[in-house]
Amino acid sequence: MKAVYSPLHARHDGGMELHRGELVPCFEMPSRADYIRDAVTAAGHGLTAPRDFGLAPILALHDAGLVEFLRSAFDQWKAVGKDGFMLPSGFAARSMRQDVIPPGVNGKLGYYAFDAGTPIVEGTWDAAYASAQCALTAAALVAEGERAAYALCRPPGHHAAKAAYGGYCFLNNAALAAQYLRDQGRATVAVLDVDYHHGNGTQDIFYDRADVLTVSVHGTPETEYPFFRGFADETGEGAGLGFNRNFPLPRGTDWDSYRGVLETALGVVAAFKPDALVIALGVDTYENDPISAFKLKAEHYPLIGAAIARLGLPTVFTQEGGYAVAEIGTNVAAVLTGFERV
Ligand code: SP5
Ligand code: ZN
Repeated sequence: MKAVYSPLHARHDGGMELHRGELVPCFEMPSRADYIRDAVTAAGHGLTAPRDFGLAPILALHDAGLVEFLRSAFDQWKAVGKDGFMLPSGFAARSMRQDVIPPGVNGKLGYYAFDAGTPIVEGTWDAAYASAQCALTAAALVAEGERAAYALCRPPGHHAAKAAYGGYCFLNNAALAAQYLRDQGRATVAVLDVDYHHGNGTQDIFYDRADVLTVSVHGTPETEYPFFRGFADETGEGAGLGFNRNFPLPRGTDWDSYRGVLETALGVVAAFKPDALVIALGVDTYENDPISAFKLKAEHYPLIGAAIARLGLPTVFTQEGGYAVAEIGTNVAAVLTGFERV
């Protein structure tokens, strides 16, 4: 399948994240996309450049204030004499007002971010915008008749909510792909998120809608990031009640435990009978991932791709997490190849 890739991802580089009480170089680094690009190319998935769909699809899903902040954040940072990378130092947590948007850049960081692990650097907007265009382009390829397409999105997107960013994510690429398919006449779309972390942003964006089913299989938020979303009792609200499903799994989950839950999640998707499917594809479920705790091995990624393919749906893959740098490329390519062999 075609792999949509933009070299602009590399502009998002040089940030540090707060990790166990220390600032460390961000695990979400440019080499990730290089490894994936090389592996998917070697596996025969041809690279294609993104088209430009502009800001309209982004503003259709994300809060205008968030988008404007992401666009202008680094300029505001420079205007107060700063350089390097931006992290928030205070959040609108319980007891704090939610209704006041701070006028200054440091306040806005805490207002729009939900963690201190998602640095903004000078090139972050360019990279995030290009990443979103990659997802939209992959969705367009599928809307135009391809069986499947892969968006090599970096930065990733599935943690980015309507009006908040975090988890290395700024714009929700998987949600943009799903909405694009809706806008092209697919009446119902399912998003299945197999990243190690709960897809809280995608859940948030579609939580009150019945036309887009969101399903996520992930490390339990009892111990795993993002900690405050991803529990099994989050099932949607209003018209969306019943159209979100979470499958939290304990640390240490191996393939024998994972495979049955994946089949259950795929069954939820199949029962919805969607017209198209978006896979939020994280490979941080890998046994050697540096920030995750599942035990999947390289041999299991083709099986995941094949299981997804057996749904028989037009499918867009968006790249999410995966941090064991050398292996993420081969694991991603293995999912795509496993899909195509069915
Ligand atoms: C897209 C994606 O995969 N985002 C993940 C963001 C995770 N950021 C915070 C990670 C905190 C991990 N804590 C490490 C515990 C190691 N046992
Ligand atoms: Zn992840």
